[in-house]
Amino acid sequence: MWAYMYRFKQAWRWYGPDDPVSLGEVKQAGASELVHALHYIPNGSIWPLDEIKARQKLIAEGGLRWSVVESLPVHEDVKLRQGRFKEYIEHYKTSIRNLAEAGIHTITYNFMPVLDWTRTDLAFSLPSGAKALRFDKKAYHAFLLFLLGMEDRSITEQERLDACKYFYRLSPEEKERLTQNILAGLPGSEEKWELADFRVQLKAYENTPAEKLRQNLVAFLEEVTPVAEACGSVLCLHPDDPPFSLFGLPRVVSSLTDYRYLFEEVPSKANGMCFCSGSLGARADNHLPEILEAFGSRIHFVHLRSVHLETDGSFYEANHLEGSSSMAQLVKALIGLMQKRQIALPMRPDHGHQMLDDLQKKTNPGYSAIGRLKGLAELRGLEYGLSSEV
Ligand code: DNO
Repeated sequence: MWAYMYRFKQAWRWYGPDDPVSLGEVKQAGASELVHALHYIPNGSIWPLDEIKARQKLIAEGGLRWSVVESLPVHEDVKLRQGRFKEYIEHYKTSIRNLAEAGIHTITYNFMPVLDWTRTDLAFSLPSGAKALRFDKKAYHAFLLFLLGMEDRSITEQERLDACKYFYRLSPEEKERLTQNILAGLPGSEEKWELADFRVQLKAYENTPAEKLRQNLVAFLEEVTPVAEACGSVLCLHPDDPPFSLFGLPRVVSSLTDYRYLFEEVPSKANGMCFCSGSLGARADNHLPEILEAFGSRIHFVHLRSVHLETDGSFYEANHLEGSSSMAQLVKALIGLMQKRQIALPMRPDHGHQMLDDLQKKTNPGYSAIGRLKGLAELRGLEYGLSSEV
């Protein structure tokens, strides 16, 4: 028996007909809502209504509902406010309207320059034998200093030494894999880069410090939120992953202070947040319950995942109920938030380990079938247990 009325709408990210996880398998995992995007449409182009509807039909035939978009990508020109940014913003507005016409009102996006989420190791072995995603600080430094050939004055002597030792032990194949892991684009990433193009992209941001990027984000929101509001839609800004600067690129969606600024500058109801515990949790000074408490009314979509933080800034993706912050505390707060707002929030288990049959199959890094199924089952159980507490 459920003691509380409003509970998570269990969601699952699906990449489309080529996803190794079928819609039938998603149903078996117990999810009812699909988180999806038209990944084949180039960044900056309009999502036509008929294409949205065709995909919606395919999903409905599989017995699921496409209720959240992740992501409607923001073109680099918009982040830099250069080139064809005005045209791309108009396209963005049209896509919001088209999605609303198809009945899809929750739209996730990010404002990370050049790279979306970044990891250095996609098959980090856990003591159990399962594999996880990991961001290793010395591997990142080694890539930056010795493969990209970039300087970063904030790297300490000790860190440089560690990176050096690490790098000289790598085989040519391991160096190539490290480059691919960082640049080839993880699932859902909006771009993939070759080393040479990546250098060009980094250069484009040389004159865009964080303050400028923040203003560009505000300017973007000032244009698109009225459209979303008129359509009864919400835009959910995903935090930077990891929530600190990489490659000298500016990051402006990493902390409570960052979000607070954006909500104050653009108070529109459509200016919302995707609460991603794994991304925000990769920084020791981000206190997740405090962020939840501060922006409860702005949260329209939830990603639940735990990270295990290490002292040097490295982290790996832990089991969903383990890691460095308390998932029980978070789920409890989210249950409270849903009752208070009288809504059911879509929640997806963010990432999963590669385990059991996943290890034998082709899986999208982080988006395995069994690992995510386990994550969802554990989170569902946690919610059930906490909701029945009263
Ligand atoms: C990674 C995801 C991100 C997220 C985008 C949102 O697993 O959480 O790629 O979808 O940053 O725009």
